[in-house]
Amino acid sequence: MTSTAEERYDQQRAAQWMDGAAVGRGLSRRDLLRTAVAGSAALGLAALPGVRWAARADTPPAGPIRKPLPPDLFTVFGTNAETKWEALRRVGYHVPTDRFYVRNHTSTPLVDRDSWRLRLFGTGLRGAPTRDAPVELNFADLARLPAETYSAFLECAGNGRSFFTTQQGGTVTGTAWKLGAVGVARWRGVRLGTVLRRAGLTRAAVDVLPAGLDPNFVSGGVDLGPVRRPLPVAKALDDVLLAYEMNGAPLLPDHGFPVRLVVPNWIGIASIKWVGEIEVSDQPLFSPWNTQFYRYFGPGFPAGGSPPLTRQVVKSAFELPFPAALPAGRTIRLTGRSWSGNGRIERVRVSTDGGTTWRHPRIRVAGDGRGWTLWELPWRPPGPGDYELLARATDATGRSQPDRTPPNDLGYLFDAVVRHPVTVA
Ligand SMILES: Nc1nc2c(c(=O)[nH]1)N[C@H]1C(S)=C(S)[C@@H](COP(=O)(O)O)O[C@H]1N2
Ligand SMILES: [Mo]
Repeated sequence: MTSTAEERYDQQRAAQWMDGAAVGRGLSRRDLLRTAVAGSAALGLAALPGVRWAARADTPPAGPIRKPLPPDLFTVFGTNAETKWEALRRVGYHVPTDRFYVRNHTSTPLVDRDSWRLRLFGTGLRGAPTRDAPVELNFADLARLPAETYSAFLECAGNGRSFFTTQQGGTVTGTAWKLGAVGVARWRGVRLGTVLRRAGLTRAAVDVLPAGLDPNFVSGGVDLGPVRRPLPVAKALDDVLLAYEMNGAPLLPDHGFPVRLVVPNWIGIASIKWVGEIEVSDQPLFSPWNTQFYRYFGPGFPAGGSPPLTRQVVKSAFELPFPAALPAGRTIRLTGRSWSGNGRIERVRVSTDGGTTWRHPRIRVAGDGRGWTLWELPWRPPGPGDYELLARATDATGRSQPDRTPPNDLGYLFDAVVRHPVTVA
């Protein structure tokens, strides 16, 4: 594992951030953000081949997400769609693609696989190729490289955000997800490390910056450019995939067709969809997605925010509607799942009386460190009335779910035990 390397990276980045050091040494955070904005305009993404905008005037408006979003499977929030947990009750370990959550900053582009190219460039590659003369790879090149398959969860950093408000009485901004911005899929692709080494990765490389081919993200009237987020080389070389299959089929457009990153255990934004280019740099890289977003901001955090968020936290969810209505006078099989960005789940405890007593659920499937653990517990409600179901998991590093998550302004990484309301009638 690379946790030590990651910690060193975080500390180093934190120090650089605090000194205002970055690509051009001595830049302030404000300068950096300006640079990022100007840089993105210069990218001229519309000129890249292989991209057709989902929302061009000559195509019928299709909405930001292309796949069907039936209300029994999804709750839709603008450009995003959350999986309903009750839709996972009768499915196995993997979340079928038809019900896998979608998180789009803008809208799903339709990318043509045959003209798609992955462009690699930057000072961290031999000969320092530039964006204008990059190392290029097409889909057939990628498909010829050794493939690897594994199951891993993807989860949005904002998953569970609404509970900062409804359970803790706070106010946060962003999509009001319940717990459905997560899913485990089986991913097949080529290790990012394989592609980076073939492109001429040097020992001086420190960061890679994959960018998506979706339309630029505009926030508060400012064009922030394509969705892109730096990844330290240590993680890039560890277990990251350039994935082209999800659950045994080519990626759907909504999930990044033809190729996306899968960055196991890290917050979802690391897993850039529709990846079109990757800058490899011998200097630390920054984008709005590791400066303005995806850090902790607010009281108790440094003025420029915490270091960039990386790993996910520990969570648990019941495969029930929220809130749920259950019949009285019967034994109910409660089912649920727990997962963590730190490794496998070691322990799950479930309470059906609001947290007074805790029971041991039966483990249906013990997941590995990239997946989740499925559990079940029979419960005979003592009578009609209102109940709260709680599940608390502990992972292999000993981290457990607290009663309360310290708030942060953007509502990231909610890990507290969720009080799941149930009415028995
Ligand atoms: N290019 C691009 N990649 C992206 C995003 C995006 O909007 N554009 N969203 C990110 C976020 S915030 C998450 S949580 C995951 C969601 O992946 P999914 O839609 O396949 O579930 O994709 C990430 N990759
Ligand atoms: Mo996300």
